[in-house]
Amino acid sequence: MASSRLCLLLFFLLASILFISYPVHCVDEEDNLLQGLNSYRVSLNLTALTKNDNAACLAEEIADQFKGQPCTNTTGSNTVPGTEPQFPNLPDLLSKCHLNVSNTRDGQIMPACVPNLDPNLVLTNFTKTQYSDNLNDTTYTGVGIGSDDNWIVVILTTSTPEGSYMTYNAGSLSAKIGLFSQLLFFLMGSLLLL
Ligand SMILES: *[C@@H]1O[C@H](CO)[C@@H](O)[C@H](O)[C@H]1NC(C)=O
Ligand SMILES: *[C@@H]1O[C@H](CO)[C@@H](O)[C@H](O)[C@H]1NC(C)=O
Ligand SMILES: *[C@@H]1O[C@H](CO)[C@@H](O)[C@H](O)[C@H]1NC(C)=O
Ligand SMILES: *[C@@H]1O[C@H](CO)[C@@H](O)[C@H](O)[C@H]1NC(C)=O
Ligand SMILES: CC(=O)N[C@H]1CO[C@H](CO)[C@@H](O)[C@@H]1O
Repeated sequence: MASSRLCLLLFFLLASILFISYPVHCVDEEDNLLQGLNSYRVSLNLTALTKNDNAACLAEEIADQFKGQPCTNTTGSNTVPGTEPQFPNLPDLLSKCHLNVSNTRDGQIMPACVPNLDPNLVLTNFTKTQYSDNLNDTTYTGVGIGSDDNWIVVILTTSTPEGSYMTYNAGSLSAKIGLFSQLLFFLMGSLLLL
């Protein structure tokens, strides 16, 4: 009960931030994976990854691109560590999330396909593959997760500007006005729920 209310609240918060401009998922797979990844980090004596909503936006967009493709289609998912997988329409996806490649290039995009997103398989897909080298790297401090269908995408972000996933209109006047109206929307949404 409490958790479904929290989920609804979260939905309102997200919807108000994004004006429902891209699909919002309130899925447990993503939370499970975040916890699993952070347990893995702690087991390696590294700090837990903090959530990065802008990276999650891009992860969601990329997962949306993979949706419907069979797991055997490894286009883009056979990544070489340290290189960005090639997504033909990455510039479009970045702009949907108000991101500039100059603030994302040091991040790491890691897509994986797991039938029905089985939670245990999903975690091992990141901790027991070449991706684990990225997780065992102090360079990365943040994470955004998105999923669609059988695909789940993890994006690691850094604390440097080149990998911060900072949006380019952050701090502008219109962004501040936007934030204010989003806050109002969120408060109204919360009131309705109480
Ligand atoms: C983890 O960190 C603690 C405290 O900094 C240290 O005592 C311990 O040896 C570290 N363990 C590993 C595996 O690095
Ligand atoms: C595999 O992925 C590529 C690139 O996204 C796409 O063009 C192609 O149609 C996909 N193939 C199948 C069988 O889904
Ligand atoms: C992205 O950043 C580069 C360098 O800071 C800048 O020249 C370019 O105009 C930016 N693009 C967008 C869409 O903001
Ligand atoms: C993680 O990185 C450290 C330092 O590079 C290395 O000693 C350790 O073996 C790595 N652990 C795993 C599980 O990859
Ligand atoms: C990138 C990666 O490791 N993908 C694997 C995820 O798990 C499925 C099923 O266990 C494998 O088929 C993929 O190769």
